[in-house]
Amino acid sequence: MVSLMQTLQSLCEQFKVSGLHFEEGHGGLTKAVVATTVASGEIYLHGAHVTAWQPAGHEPVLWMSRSSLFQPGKPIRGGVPICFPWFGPHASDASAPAHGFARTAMWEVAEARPTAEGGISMTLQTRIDPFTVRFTVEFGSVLRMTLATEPASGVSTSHRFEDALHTYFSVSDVRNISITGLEQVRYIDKVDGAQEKPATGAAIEFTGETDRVYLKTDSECHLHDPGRNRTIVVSKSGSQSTVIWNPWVAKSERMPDFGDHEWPEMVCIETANVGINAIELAPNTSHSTTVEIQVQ
Ligand code: TA6
Repeated sequence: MVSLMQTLQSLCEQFKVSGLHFEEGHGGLTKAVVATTVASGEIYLHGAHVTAWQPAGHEPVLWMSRSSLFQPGKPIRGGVPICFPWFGPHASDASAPAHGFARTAMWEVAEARPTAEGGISMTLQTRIDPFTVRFTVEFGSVLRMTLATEPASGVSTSHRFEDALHTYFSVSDVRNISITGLEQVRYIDKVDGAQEKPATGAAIEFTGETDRVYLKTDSECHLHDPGRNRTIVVSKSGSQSTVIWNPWVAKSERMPDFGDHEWPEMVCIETANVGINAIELAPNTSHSTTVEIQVQ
C-alpha cells in the first residue's frame, strides 16, 4: 500500500465532517481538532497521539506536559502515547526507542465520521513490520480508543508484540487521589527491583515514585479525585495488564520533556498487554486492545 503523505489540504478535502477540522499544531505537526456538543478533543497524526479530550460539562481529562516536544522522531509527553510493538526498553537492543516505534511514526487518517450521539470517530493506520495497526478513537461523552493489530500482508508466521495505551490523566494533586479496582491483583514493582508483589488489598495512594505493572487483570479502575470532585472510570477489553505510574520529584527532574514541578498534576493508568501478557499473533488473526474512559 503506497499512500501519499496526507497534507493539511488533502485532509481537509477528504474528510468533511461537521465538528472536525485539521490544522497545524505545535511544531508544525498536523492535528485533527474535534469540537462538538458532546465533547472536544485533539489527535496528532504524529504517533496517532491523542492530546486532548473534554466531555461536555466536565474539565479536561487528559494531562499534557508544558515541556512536551513536538518533533519528528520524538514522542509527545502526555495525552495517550501508543506503546507498540514493545513496552519500556527494548528487550535486547539498547539503541531501540523506548516503548517502540508507534508513538513516533507518521500515521495516516483512514476514516472520520460522526457518531450517533453527536461525537466524532476517527481511525488512523500505519505499518510497523511485521504488523499493520489501526487506531480508532471515538471522541464523545466517553473516550473510546481501540488499537487493532494484524499481521502485515504476506506475513505467514506468528509474531509477538506488547502494546499499551499509556494514558496520562489530569488530577488536582496526585498526593490527594486514590485508584481502586486493583486491590486483589499481583503486580511488578518497578521502583523496587521489578519484584513481583502480592495484592495489597487496598486502594492505590501515592507517596513517592510509583511504577507498577499489574498482570493478568481485566479489572476496571476508578480514579477518585476529590479535589476535582470527580471519579474517572477506566474500563477495558483485550487487555490483561494495567500500568500505574507517577514519576514524582527525581524522575521528573531527569526527563527534559517533563517539567520539574508538573508531577503532582498527573497520573498514568495504562491499558496494556506487557510481559507475560504479551500477545502472540498468529497469521490471519487480529487483536484489539480497547479502553473506555468516562467521568462521573
Ligand atoms: O509506563 C511507565 C513507564 O514505563 C515508566 O517506567 C516511564 O519510563 C514511563 O513509562 C514513561 O516512559 P517514556 O519513554 O515516555 O519517558
